[in-house]
Amino acid sequence: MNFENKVVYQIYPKSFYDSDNDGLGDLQGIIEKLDYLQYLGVDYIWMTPFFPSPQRDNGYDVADYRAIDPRYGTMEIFENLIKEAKKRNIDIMLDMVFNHTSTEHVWFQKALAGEEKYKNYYYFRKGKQDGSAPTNWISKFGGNAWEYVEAFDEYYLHLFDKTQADLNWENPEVRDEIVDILKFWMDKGVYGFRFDVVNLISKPEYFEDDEEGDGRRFYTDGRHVHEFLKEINERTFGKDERIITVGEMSSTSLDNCVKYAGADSHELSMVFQFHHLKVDYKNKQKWELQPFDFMELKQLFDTWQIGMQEHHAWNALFWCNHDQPRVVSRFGNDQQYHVESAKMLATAIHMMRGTPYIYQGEEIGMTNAYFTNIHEYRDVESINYFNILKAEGKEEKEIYHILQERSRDNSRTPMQWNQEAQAGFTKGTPWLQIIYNYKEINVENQIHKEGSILEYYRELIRLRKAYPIIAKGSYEPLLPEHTSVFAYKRVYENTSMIVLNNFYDTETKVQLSETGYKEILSNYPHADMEETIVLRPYETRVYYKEN
Ligand code: TEU
Repeated sequence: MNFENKVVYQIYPKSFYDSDNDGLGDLQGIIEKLDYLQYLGVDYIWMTPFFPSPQRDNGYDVADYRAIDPRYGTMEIFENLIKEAKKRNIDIMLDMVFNHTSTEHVWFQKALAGEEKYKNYYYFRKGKQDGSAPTNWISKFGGNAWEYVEAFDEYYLHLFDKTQADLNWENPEVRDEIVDILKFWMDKGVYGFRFDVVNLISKPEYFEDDEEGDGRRFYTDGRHVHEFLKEINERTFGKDERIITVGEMSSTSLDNCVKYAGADSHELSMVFQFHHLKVDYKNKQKWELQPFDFMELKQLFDTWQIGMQEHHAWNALFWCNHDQPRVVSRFGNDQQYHVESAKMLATAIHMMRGTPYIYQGEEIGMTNAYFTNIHEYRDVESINYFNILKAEGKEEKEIYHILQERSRDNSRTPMQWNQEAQAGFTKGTPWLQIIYNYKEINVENQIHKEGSILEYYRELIRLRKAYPIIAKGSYEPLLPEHTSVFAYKRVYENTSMIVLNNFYDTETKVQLSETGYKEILSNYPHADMEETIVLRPYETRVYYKEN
């Protein structure tokens, strides 16, 4: 594996930097910020989709896989972005949405026109005898997962929005189209691919009601998913070891992820799984809140780290992305211990075994948006669930509290570059409101500033390159019973590392029977390793020794 010590920076182009002041971030804006990303020290830039799209799901509804949406720029600008990034030793990772297309894609339009070839690119099925949908499956964005087409007296499947029709991967012509699309971008010098909800691409042969749930058990990690991934690996990116791939796995299992990202699986380089980001879901329901379950969080980290390492499989390590609330607000303390908790959370992830992903703004401790009015929201899922929760009779005050905690718009507010109007993101009107705290939390306030969150992230990246143990070391849990500290040990050849993370705003003690370590990183003034260590609120410490 040639990617163990690499770090990926995720950009949501719509919110990163607006070079032409139309209120939307764009590709030229990313070019203009490449020096910043080089300073940070990242190796890859993952950009969420910027292909032509009606933007119903902010680009995850793709209408043309081989072009650039004019909102974001041109193919010439994209090719320049690749070239300029390469000059800075940064490679580009594209986000490929192959579970579904936009219903405005020409394939779906031809299907609607009755062309059988293209109807077979999707899942069109007759309804039940009573005329209702083929199954009771529920879309991830609420409502039934089937949409009726009167002209055919049939329904088509959409696991997400009704404008996102699921592709039929059982059809070899669909797989051929996907192979061609991947080759098109590989030929342009793209050296990374993120595959959106790729563990949903294999559907059952027969569609039936789910009497126990929302239908996901029928299509998640489906019967042919590994076969399909092996096929596209072998026909495209598997031919070039410089290309890294990551699969977004929705509601998956460790057994499957060991296969998806096994060193010898010839499927993907690594996986995103989300179990650690559901420990604050009451009854495992995203839109029901509960305080996060710290012991479950630790247990999940330990299980996945050990499980994947035992099978030489590779994790993507992350807290944040464009679908998740900001981690410093979610699991940290964005008020009294904003800096300390942001640094602690970063350390907890970056010192583990896997490839860390930094989501834009995470490196400066950007917080949730705390919007107070539904008109401030833009995300289709958030707006749908505002209406669903209202229909369920919830008070608006409670609904706004839930949205403030859960909405995907929390992570989609524009990047906060400086204290100027609109945080330096645009000179126009931003598509989504800038967060109120941008004058305090922005790049300019932190870059080159000792002790800032930004400089701390730079140090985490530097350590990953300087200490092979971080990329190559084994992982073993420490203090599994401790109720406020997440600790683990790394070992590699004659070196070892101990990482301690106090997840709470109270001081706590830990006993370690280890000696001879020196502290190489902390979010508090340095302290030696004594037998009894007192960790201050949200204190993190990284100890290292060469035996
Ligand atoms: O996300 C799929 C996914 O599992 C999460 O989006 C989650 O289900 C959703 O946020 C509801 O909680 C991927 C993309 O990351 C997301 O932005 C897209 O909306 C989705 O797929 C459909 O393409």
